[in-house]
Amino acid sequence: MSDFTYQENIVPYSRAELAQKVAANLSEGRFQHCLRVEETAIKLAELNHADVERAAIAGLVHDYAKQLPDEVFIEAIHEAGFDPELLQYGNTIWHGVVGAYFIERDLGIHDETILNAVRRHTIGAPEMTVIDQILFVADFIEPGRDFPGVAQARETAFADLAAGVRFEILNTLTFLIEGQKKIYPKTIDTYNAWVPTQAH
Ligand code: DGI
Ligand code: FE
Ligand code: FE
Repeated sequence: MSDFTYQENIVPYSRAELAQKVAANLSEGRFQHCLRVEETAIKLAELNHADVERAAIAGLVHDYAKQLPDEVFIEAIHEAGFDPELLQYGNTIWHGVVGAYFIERDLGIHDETILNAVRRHTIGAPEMTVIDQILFVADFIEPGRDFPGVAQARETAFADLAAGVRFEILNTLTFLIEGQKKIYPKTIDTYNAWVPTQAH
């Protein structure tokens, strides 16, 4: 990845400068995950004839806000006009939906394609652009992931991106329900739009 340089002016930094800013906000382990998501997003973008540079940037920055303290998110939810319903959730939901706000502010990324992909990377959305789908899936199948079914998730996603999205949503929701976790309503909207093969 060291020879990867940005060709467009999507970010006011070189790839190395951007990586350094992301690294400064994250633990080493979380930063390495971002590098693997970047690499996987590039592969998926190439396979799907999508915008490689936007996919790469989205992958590199997607978890930028993951380790910010809860108080910082709570203040942003109050101050920046986010849905107060978000206050009932936590970092898992916030780091994408609200994280995009910090990415725009701190990293100077104003590209809505990238910001939307970050917003949707944890919970998805009923309608997802190709870049949304690439980031969503890359995060799930990056080479460091190890969970039951990851091999099938990789095989499915590399063969058919949308099938990879469906596989991931079903898998995640099943895991959340089995663990009796609270489901963010938009996660259910995503499931309803992508997974059932019949309307009823
Ligand atoms: O940030 P990462 O760990 O790289 O990955 P991510 O942003 O996709 O977050 C994955 C976690 O998010 C996974 O443990 C499932 C969880 N998640 C997704 N939707 C929901 C959720 N957790 C809850 N409680 N409710 C949701 O609706
Ligand atoms: Fe994440
Ligand atoms: Fe991630």
